[in-house]
Amino acid sequence: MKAFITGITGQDGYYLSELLISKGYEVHGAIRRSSSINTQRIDELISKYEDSNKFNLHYSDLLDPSSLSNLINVIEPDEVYNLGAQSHVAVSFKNPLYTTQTSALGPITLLEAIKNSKKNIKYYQASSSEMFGGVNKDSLNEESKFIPKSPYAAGKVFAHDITKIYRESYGLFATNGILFNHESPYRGETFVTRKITKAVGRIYYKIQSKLTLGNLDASRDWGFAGDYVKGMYKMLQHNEPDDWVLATGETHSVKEFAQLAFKEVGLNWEDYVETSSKYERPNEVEHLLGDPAKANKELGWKPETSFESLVKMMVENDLKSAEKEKVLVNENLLNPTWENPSIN
Ligand code: NAP
Ligand code: G4F
Repeated sequence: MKAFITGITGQDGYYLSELLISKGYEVHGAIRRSSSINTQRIDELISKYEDSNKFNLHYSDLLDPSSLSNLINVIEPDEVYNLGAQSHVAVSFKNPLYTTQTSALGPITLLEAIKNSKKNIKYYQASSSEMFGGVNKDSLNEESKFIPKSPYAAGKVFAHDITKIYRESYGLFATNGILFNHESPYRGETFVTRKITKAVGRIYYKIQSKLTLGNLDASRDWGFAGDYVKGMYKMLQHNEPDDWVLATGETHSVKEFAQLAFKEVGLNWEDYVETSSKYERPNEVEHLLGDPAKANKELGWKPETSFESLVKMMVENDLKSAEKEKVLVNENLLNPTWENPSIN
């Protein structure tokens, strides 16, 4: 089996590649050229499989449709996972055109290439719980209404709809995974969970003295990325294409996350956390809670990692990184006054 993954350098790209390789797949991924190296998460896979055909990378960009179509023709994959996106909601307000274009152009190009190939290529679209808008405390499922509140969410609604349209119009095996927030030690450092756990590690080792956040009352249904990529894979093995929600069915506030993360190292979060409107959004998604019953019933999928284990896993990872950073600071190889390493 051959899989083609866009967004392979991201958090989910890493976990999905690892899963598919363990199942005997030949994995192909699209990476884009950047001025600084963007393969940190997958470097381990690159070196491990350097002498085999299990893990292969190709230059492409979601804004370069011909490169994507060419790759579908050359690779001839059995499965395509479209994970690539400008995935930061706050940044989507600053770069609305770029964000919506990357979200929308990728699916249309990939679905067109799949349709034209006349082969039975299965397609997974990375849809998002952000599309629901989080306007009340209801538990959200596949039937819930989309009320997008950001350019990011609007782009994802388009991608979701076009995936469904190609499924219904041309009979393609095209699925949408509506995933609620999922995190890990490989989570980007400007998303709130990782921003918190990274700060906990650095504060513990006295490299950083405070953590500045935005809306502490927002709540999210946070799961572990390693569990969620198993759900993506299961969707493409189902007998019929469809849309499925993946979530834990539990929601926690940003405040609760911070409280628990600081507690992991014996610190009181209130001594270190401050807030700034700089990290607030023009239109906030206040509350997200998902209902994964359909995925549980039809795919046999359920989350395996609790909220507490997730926080612990992320804090432990960032404590190790901060310990290494501290060595560099002590040797004057790094500036210790670098307080809040995030611009988002
Ligand atoms: P991520 O860590 O931010 O990774 C995004 C990936 O997209 C990276 O590989 C990035 O490449 C790539 N990308 C960005 N712009 C691109 C472009 N113009 N052309 C080609 N590739 C581009 O995101 P993630 O957390 O793994 O999420 C994977 C997907 O699921 C995304 O589509 C996201 O919107 C969606 N999603 C995520 C969650 C979640 O909680 N994590 C929940 C629901 C849906 P670089 O490394 O070069 O930047
Ligand atoms: O961690 P976040 O930036 O994730 P958000 O906006 O929920 O989006 C993530 O999950 C979506 C699934 O629902 C994905 F589709 C999307 O690609 C991404 O992976 O923010 C979570 C909450 C927000 O309410 C935000 O306002 O945390 C709040 N927050 C409070 N202080 C902060 C901060 N968010 C960030 N990034 N940084 C802060 O300092």
